[in-house]
Amino acid sequence: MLELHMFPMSHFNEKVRWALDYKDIPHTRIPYMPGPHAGKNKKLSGQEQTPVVRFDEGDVLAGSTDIVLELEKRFPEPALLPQDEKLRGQAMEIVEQFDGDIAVKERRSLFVHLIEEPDYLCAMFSRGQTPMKRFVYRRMLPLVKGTMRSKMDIHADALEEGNILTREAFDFVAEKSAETGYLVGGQFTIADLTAAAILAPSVEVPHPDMQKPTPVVPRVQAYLDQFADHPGAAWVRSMYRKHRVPLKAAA
Ligand SMILES: N[C@@H](CCC(=O)N[C@@H](CS)C(=O)NCC(=O)O)C(=O)O
Repeated sequence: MLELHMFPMSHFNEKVRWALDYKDIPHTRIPYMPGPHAGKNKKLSGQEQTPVVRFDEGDVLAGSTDIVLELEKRFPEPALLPQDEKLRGQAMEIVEQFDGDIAVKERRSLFVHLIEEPDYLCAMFSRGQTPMKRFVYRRMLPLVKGTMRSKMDIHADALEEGNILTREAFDFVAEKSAETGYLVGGQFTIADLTAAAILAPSVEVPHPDMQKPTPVVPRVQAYLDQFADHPGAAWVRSMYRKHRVPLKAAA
């Protein structure tokens, strides 16, 4: 069976979970915790980042958009790419835009809060692990705080920079979807999937894969509250309600 090697609560990983569920592709999910994942993932795919998919016949592919496009080739229905070439180009432009600076800087803003809340960070990223692994992970977190800071380039202006860019991204989806409810061609495409998944960490969305552990700690709640009433956040929630089908994979 197709395997998804992934982090829980990660927007790049969420893109692939969403595509797999949307296309009703049977798969197994192998959850990793950020940090301890590196060795195993490198051995599997030659690089450290998740998501990684291993197809039934053994082919291994990393990179969320490459994976979604490969799924589209292998499982064309329901389609995520518009038929029309021009619309396809527009959709892929939006995908690139969200996969780039928006995804990276939004994540960094959230991590400015999360690295100060190791219990909460641990609850978020050790989902699906054994109690022993969760315990060890929690003990390890203070030791890797510096590494996380430098790996994600968390500097003095990171929070503000990420907040501004995330708000602009919410403005963009609200404006772009105002007429039809969708970003391109009046129908759900890879552009909507990508933008909604990438923005999901900043919204309380109605799907267990991206729901934050509760109770949400005050500083993360304050982070979420700043966008909660934005029409772009309402659009993300609507994409989840309309197009993010319930979990089927064995987690
Ligand atoms: N461009 C990649 C980015 C993937 C990415 O940033 N993955 C993060 C999780 S959201 C990761 O695995 N970080 C751990 C690491 O870099 O070792 C994609 O689209 O899949």
